[in-house]
Amino acid sequence: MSIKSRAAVAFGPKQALQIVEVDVAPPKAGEVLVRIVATGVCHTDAFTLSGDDPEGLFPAILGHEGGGVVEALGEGVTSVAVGDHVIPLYTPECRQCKFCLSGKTNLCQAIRATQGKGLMPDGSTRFWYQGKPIYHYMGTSTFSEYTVVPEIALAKIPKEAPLEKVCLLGCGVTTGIGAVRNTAKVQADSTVAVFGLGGIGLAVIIGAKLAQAKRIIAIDINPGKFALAKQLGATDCVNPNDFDKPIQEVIVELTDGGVDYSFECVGNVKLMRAALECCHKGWGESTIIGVAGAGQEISTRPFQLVTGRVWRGSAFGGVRGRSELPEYVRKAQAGEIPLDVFITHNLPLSDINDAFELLHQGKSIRSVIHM
Ligand code: NAD
Ligand code: DAO
Ligand code: ZN
Repeated sequence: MSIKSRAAVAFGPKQALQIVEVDVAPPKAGEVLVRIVATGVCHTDAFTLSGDDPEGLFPAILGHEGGGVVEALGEGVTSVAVGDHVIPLYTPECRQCKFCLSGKTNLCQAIRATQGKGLMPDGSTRFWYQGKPIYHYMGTSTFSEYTVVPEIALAKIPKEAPLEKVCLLGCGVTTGIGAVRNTAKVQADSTVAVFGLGGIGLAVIIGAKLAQAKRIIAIDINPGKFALAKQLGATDCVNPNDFDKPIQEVIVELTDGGVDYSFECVGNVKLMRAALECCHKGWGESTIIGVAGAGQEISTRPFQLVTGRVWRGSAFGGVRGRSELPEYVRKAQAGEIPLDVFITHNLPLSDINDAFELLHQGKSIRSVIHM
């Protein structure tokens, strides 16, 4: 039987979310009903709400950075039990598909086709409002008190970990640290440039510091972000608006020829070019993390690549969530990954639109929504 759930529903692009009571159908085979305790609000939620996301569907329940408790199991579910604490994964891990078995990527494709259409693996939705279907989002839909998630998209984590903090490991913090460790494989004593100092860029700084980078250059057009970047390990802070030449030239001059690694954490295709071109000739590697709007393309002169620079991309930090997230949670519990610094605001679900406003105004890193 369906249960009632308060949820923030995105009824259309550019519209404020509406807090309504939706019906949540029981989990089917291979699915799990999760009570969300807390969820972060990431720039990607705002991006989808803006209407620029090619996969954005409405009406939908957004949210992909949550933590919760298993409430009920669909038929055949064995890897989690009622009462377990879990983090929903927008990048699942089936451990059986060609991608999972390759050992080369975290981009499990087991449920990709339906997830991209806002549906559960059987092609239907579990959310209903006034008798009409509501789409899922990224397979997680954490802006609802109750959500249904495929078993392969749940990382089981220790019960001692505070869900209102470790929810941030469901996206931003893991994405940034993972991109440094798994994608770029930053080496000790290297030089790193980080473009964009939101939740993702700050997590890249933490990752670079953990990798013992000797110089970390933090770049943002909002100087209000610099204090925290420095606290986390940035050695230099640069505002592109302070210069009358391209930012890549500024970084190349600062670093005697360019950085060893750069990370684009904004979603701006011009900045992606700058991030590549500030890399050192012969070996510099740039990782794109930011998500650009529908239809946008990157460009550079091919000679940039011919002369040894490398362009990469990273989704969820290359992290295989079911296998690796418990370790991230343990590191956070041990104080090796600071989470408190990201949480600038704690808000009830009823105020979730304020979280989007704070993000747009550059006043928040992460707002955590308490369900
Ligand atoms: P955010 O909005 O909190 O932070 C973005 C930062 O970029 C802000 O500090 C802003 O001032 C800065 N910025 C904007 N324009 C700039 C410019 N021209 N030059 C320098 N800095 C600029 O966003 P976030 O939550 O940190 O997310 C960052 C990006 O990462 C988004 O595009 C998001 O969709 C993407 N993302 C990707 C993944 C992934 O797996 N690849 C995961 C999560 C988020
Ligand atoms: O497998 O084709 C695919 C898509 C996987 C989705 C990865 C999304 C990463 C970028 C968006 C991050 C938002 C939190
Ligand atoms: Zn898989």
